[in-house]
Amino acid sequence: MSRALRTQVAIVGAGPAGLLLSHLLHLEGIESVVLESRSRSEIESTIRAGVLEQGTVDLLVEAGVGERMKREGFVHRGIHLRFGGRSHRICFPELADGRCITVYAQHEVIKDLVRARLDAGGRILFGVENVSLHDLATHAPRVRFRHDGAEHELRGDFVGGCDGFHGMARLAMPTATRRDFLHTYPLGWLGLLVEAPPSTDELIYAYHPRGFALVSTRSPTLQRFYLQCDPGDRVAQWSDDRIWSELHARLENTEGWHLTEGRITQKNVVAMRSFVCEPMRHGRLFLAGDAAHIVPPTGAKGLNLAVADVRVLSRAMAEFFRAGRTDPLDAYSATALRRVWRTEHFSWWMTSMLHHFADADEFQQRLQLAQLDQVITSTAAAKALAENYVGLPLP
Ligand code: FAS
Ligand code: PHB
Repeated sequence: MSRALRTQVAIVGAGPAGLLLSHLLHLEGIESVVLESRSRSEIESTIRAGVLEQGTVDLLVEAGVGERMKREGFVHRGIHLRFGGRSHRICFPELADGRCITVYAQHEVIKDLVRARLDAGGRILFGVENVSLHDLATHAPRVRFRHDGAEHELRGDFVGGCDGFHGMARLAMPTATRRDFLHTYPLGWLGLLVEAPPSTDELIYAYHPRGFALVSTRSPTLQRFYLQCDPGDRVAQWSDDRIWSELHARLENTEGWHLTEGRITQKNVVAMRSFVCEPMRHGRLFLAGDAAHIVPPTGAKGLNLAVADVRVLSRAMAEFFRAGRTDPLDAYSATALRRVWRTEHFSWWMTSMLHHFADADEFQQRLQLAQLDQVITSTAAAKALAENYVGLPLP
């Protein structure tokens, strides 16, 4: 016999989307329960994004979960584009009205949100299994799941589908009611964690005929590097020696800059794809974050787009519970998708400009260099990159 639970918003997934949605709803006096299939230590130690847009930073501070980020995060006022052995700085405050980015790891954001939810008496059930959604087209949707060896049923007014790209929420939407847009790149990224001091005070995005490279950071002692690789590559194919020789080659420069090596503590290969599901709603189910859209990480947008979604969704749900209004909820999908497609475009553009495509002929490679040249010589082009990179103001 399943145990019945009741709440206002049932949220599936304790990633940035699910946890921030639960927290923002709490600030509006709205109850929620978060169901997460993994354990707390797993979600708090998964290495993913690292760049927070200005709007994400402001929202986390406004929501009272930004204190540690302010203390331990790094404000970056620009990035470097490197190609042809030269670096070119894109200065954010100048080009994007004083707005900047903050480098603060996604799993640290997760820790802060879990702490805030639990301190406020919020309910997060870790280790749930067999989650399924029911009656989404009624005013009383139900979520069935298994937890601690027992079957449970959670009833709510709404369901937040925040379970990521590989989750089940999107698949609960009848295929006839949704359209999936998928673009797969013939590229992969080898993500690296390295115990070393920083080699740069701002991120370096390098275009090189041998492939893309990115120099990012996590702390004064831990650095994050990425190398373009084949999407099918296995970590075993990337020895430390091969990694260092590729990094030095692709980051070659005539400016006397040198990448400091260290102990590589983690390697992982991620595929590159762009994906959008339209609409982001089915009845009382609302999708947010990677459950509805994926961007290639070149624009550093994944986490930030999830934050933008739940900002709109939490406000729309608050209008429903406070004033019985349904129009903000009815507008959620269109509002979120407008920003999603803008961000898909920016992430596709950065990916197309900065990676080496095996099937690109010399004409196409020249076009990439011309695009890079335009960005470093045209204020308008540099401004477009800077504005998108620091993030479009949150709706
Ligand atoms: P998430 O995937 O973060 O969270 C979904 C949660 O739902 C997970 O905790 C999962 O365990 C849970 N879940 C799944 N199925 C469930 C079920 N059936 N029941 C209950 N819970 C379930 N972005 C960058 O900008 N830079 C990067 O370097 C970067 N690296 C990435 C590396 C990887 C491998 C991936 C997958 C993404 C990366 N991203 C990166 C993008 C990333 O930041 C995402 O955009 C961000 O995590 C999206 O957050 P959520 O939508 O909350 O989804
Ligand atoms: C990261 O620090 O993990 C990072 C930074 C910039 C990107 C992607 C990832 O574009």
